Amino acid sequence: MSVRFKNALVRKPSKSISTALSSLGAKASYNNVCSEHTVYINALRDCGLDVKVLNELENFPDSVFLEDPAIIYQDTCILLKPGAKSRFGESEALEVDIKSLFEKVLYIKDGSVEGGDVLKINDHFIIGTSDRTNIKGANDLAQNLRSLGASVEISKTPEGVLHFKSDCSLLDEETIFATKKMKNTGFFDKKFRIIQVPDEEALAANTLRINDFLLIPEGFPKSLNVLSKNYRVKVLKVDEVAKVDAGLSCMSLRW
Ligand code: CIR
Repeated sequence: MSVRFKNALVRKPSKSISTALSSLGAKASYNNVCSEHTVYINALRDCGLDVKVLNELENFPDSVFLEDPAIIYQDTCILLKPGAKSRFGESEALEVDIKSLFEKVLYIKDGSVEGGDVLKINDHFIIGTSDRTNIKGANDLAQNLRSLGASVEISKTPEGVLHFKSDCSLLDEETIFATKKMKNTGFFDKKFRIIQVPDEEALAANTLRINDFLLIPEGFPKSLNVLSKNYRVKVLKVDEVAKVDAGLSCMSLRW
């Protein structure tokens, strides 16, 4: 079940968040990120999750975005290989905590792959190659997932988009919320019901479905209007993390 979770793992923001990667050349304020992060943790708890909070890592400005160095499938955690230089080493830094939570841990040996490029739908995974996820990394992850019994497709994250899930998210097991750019790739045609992210609200694409709730970013009235018709929506402010290209799914691992 892709939308049912019991647990989440998050990492506290580090003061070095002010030097996090940003395609906008923007700086995030540590205090504002902390406020958004606290509200986010409370929202995950309100959705019924048991949330474990890891300590901050000052050496890794982007390490609060815990979705990228690992993915979880069934009882296994796969430690990934971030593709951005300043994020090399984040998986290794996570290993001890992951080993205390999961008996089965697998590793990517070849290429680079970030969790933001991996969309999970039940036992099926879509991996988008991007500037962060290369074909070697995607193939290595696909092989690991297939060895666990999952099916995998390798797709392409649209040009100019950081991660596959920056431009789409799973609303329920049949429905994807996708930007026009993502929809136009034709990738989801015939396989899923697609709700298109309203024009001028592309940043609303990264929603997070958890149990009976759908977390959506604040500031996107048309998306709120569309989504609240069918989902129990919780609106969260993520303006500060958006300055460094992040959103709701990026800040946790869920299982
Ligand atoms: C980065 O560029 O790696 C971070 N500033 C943002 C990561 C966002 N993660 C995600 O979409 N999964």
